[in-house]
Amino acid sequence: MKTVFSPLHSRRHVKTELDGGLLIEPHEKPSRAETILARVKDQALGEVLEPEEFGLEPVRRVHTADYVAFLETCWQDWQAAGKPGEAIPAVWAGRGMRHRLPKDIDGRLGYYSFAAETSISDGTWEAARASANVALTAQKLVAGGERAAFALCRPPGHHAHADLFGGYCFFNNAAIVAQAFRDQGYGRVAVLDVDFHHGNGTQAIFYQCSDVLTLSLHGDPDLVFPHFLGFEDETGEGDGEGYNLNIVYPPNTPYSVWSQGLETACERIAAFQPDALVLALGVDTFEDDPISFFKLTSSDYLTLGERLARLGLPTVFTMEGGYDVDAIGVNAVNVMQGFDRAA
Ligand code: OKP
Ligand code: MG
Ligand code: ZN
Repeated sequence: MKTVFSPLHSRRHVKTELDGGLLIEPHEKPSRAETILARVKDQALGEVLEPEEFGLEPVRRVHTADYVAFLETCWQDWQAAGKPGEAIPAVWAGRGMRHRLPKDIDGRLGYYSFAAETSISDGTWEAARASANVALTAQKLVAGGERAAFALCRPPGHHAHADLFGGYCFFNNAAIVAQAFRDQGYGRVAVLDVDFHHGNGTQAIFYQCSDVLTLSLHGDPDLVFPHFLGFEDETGEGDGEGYNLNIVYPPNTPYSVWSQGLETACERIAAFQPDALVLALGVDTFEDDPISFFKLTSSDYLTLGERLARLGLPTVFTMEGGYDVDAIGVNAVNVMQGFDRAA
């Protein structure tokens, strides 16, 4: 399987993540992508390509123009306002307040975000752009006839809504890929999210849509991030009713249990008969992940890859989470190797 990777991911190098009342070194750090790339090369998974430049048009098919423009100048606007540290949202329109875009940068940061752990500094825009180009290059490979491709995206994307950043995500790479397939004439596309966290952005972007089926397996949002979306009674609305599936799990869920939901999701995908699959791949389901609570082992990722291959679909993998950096390379590449083995 070919991998698409951009060294520009390292332009996102924030020093802070608000966690437990402290500004810690971010979990979503550059070594994550470098470790996965090293494993791809070490295992000779396949060719590694740099992304092409697709411009902002395919990004704006999923994200609003005003949100994209905000991200482009956010860091400059923050600095121009004389702020000494990294840009961190700290105020939101709570219940009863107005969802109106203010002029001030503090107000704008709150308007375009849903969480405060995701700081912005110089290079975040360039890295997020490169990450979307990585995803779109993988999509182009698959549209051109490759059975599958691995978009080694960083920053990740699945939490980003049409006009909201948060959860380490800015552009929703998986949604951008799904929309690109649709725009190129693929009639139905499925997006399966196996990251430990709910793919809230992907769900929201396609919630009223019957031609993109969204599915996510994740930790119960009653207990973990993103807290306010991802429950099992969210099934889609309007035309999209019946085209969103959430499967939630409690702490300490092992593969033997998790894989039952995977089976349910795969059966739903098969019934949908999509023309392509986008696999939002987080490996924060790993037993030693520092911020998550599932119990998958490294060999489980091989089994997962094999099961996904048996869907028999053209598949784009977009890298999402995974924060045990020592294991992230083995775990992510195991999915690809399991897939290649069974494809
Ligand atoms: C991004 B992705 C940890 C709180 C977690 C943010 C989690 C973002 C996960 N103390 N807050 O889905 O892997
Ligand atoms: Mg998920
Ligand atoms: Zn995650």
